[in-house]
Amino acid sequence: MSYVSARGQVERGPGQSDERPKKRAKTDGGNAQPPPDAHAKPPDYLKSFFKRYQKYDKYEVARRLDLADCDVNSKTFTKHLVKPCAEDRPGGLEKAFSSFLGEAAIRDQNDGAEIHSEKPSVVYQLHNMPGLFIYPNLLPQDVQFTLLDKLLHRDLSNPEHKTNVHLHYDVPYPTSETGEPASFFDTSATHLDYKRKATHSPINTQKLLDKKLRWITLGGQYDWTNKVYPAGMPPAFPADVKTLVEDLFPMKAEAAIVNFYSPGETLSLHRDVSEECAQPLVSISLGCEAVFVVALDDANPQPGNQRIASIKLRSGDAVLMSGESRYAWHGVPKVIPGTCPEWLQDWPAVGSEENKERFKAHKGWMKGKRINLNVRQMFADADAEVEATEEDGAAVGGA
Ligand SMILES: O=C(O)CCC(=O)C(=O)O
Repeated sequence: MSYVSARGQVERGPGQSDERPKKRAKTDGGNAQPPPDAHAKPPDYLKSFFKRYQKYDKYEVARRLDLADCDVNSKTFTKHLVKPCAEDRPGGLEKAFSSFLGEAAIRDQNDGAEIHSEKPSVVYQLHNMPGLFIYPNLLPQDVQFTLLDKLLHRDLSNPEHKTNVHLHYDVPYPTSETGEPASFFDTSATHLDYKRKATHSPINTQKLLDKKLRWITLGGQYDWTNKVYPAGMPPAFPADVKTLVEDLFPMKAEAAIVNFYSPGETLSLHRDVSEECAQPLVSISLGCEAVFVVALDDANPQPGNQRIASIKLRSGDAVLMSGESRYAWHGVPKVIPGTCPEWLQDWPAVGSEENKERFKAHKGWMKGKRINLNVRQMFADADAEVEATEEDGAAVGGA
């Protein structure tokens, strides 16, 4: 997997631990073909499709895309081939969300009124992509706020969770007046001294948050150079985020990448095949809208037979990749500027008066960002493999 920054640099991350994990995941129960090569390059037809969405003159196309466009040859970009597939599971979502929110304030940035959870209207499946499920508007606003708080105030401030910035800088960590860990969005982080390695330009916290930060790894610390997870016990996956993901989806949250995008930044086509297992992968989007391209098939398929789609992802949407689609090529060619929902734009200076004051220097930071929480299961289940079936995809949903 590679990240291409706005400047065209490919940035990769380090491995961390040195103890052996307890067990590796099963790949396929021993019956099917070996897992795809993590170093393989995407086919040309797919690269061209990806580029269509990258190009500025096609930007209007990305804006018009509603949910999914599955026709590689289409000049008209019609929305088609998506079908609702979920069964309702009453109470399941509300319970998962309230347990995640716990004591966290349910807030409205304007008047402090309670923000109610909205049920997702439907779960979609693309007809020719078995195992790929799209959950538009899955996370309610209060869950999105709280998830951002946890990932960016707490988890970014945990030195065990490495970032792309660690590759080129010694990253200092902010503390409060009492010596407790603080947030990188706190004023105590303003004057941190980032010692750079080799020829990299100097940075400060503002530059880190606005431009440099492209990913954080949670739990299993993926080694981007060798495309493997290090053979050691990884840091614990944040428990509350793990519970939320596992309450909603049929998988175990063991490793995650938190991706940061500004409009203009992309994630090149790749397959997430280093987990060595057939467990689902979950991707949750926050902030600006993006176009997500996904495709099955390695070789050049016959015209009309391509299994390829571009999907518009908005704040609060989730995608589950399971079964055959777990090994799909995918990437993000376009983050659409000006599309962060209004209610989210002022994060982190939202919610209580205390929060607004504390984070006022970064008010509006989210307006120009898209954040993607990409969660994987690294190891096979002890008792039984989680089957990636159509029913699993419908583990959450609304009628
Ligand atoms: O940002 C996204 O929607 C996708 C991220 C992704 O594909 C990855 O982290 O492997």
